[in-house]
Amino acid sequence: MLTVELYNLKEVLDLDCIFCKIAKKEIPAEIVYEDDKIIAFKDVNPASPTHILFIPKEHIESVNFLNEEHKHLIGEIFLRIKEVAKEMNIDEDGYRIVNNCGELGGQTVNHLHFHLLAGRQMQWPPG
Ligand code: IU
Repeated sequence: MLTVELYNLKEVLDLDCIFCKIAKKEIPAEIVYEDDKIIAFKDVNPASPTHILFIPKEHIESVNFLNEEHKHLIGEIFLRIKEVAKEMNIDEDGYRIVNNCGELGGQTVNHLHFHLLAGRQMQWPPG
């Protein structure tokens, strides 16, 4: 019984995860939005004049680890992105939302996150 509980705990927590540490305020970040389930903060290495990362506070490794129970959470993240974009006055000029999944997708931090990029002309296809 105890073994099963510990195994489940290990699955939902990643004690070494830098984004979990940001969500728990163990590591500083420039937070632009927060509620009980979602936090958004400025990317430390911005790829555009505005570059914000939106993450669930729950440790979800990537899109590959999403399940039916996460449907509402993901919808909320997109609504919060829309609201923050409006507050920052980037909504009318336009912006890009990016999710990188896995190694070939370019994911470097294994905690689900959505990039909000704005303030310059985006190119297509992305590199
Ligand atoms: P990626 O999609 O996993 O490649 O994006 C990770 C992003 O996290 C990347 O843009 C980094 O600059 C950013 N980042 C951060 O903002 N703060 C950190 O402590 C670390 C990475 I590590």
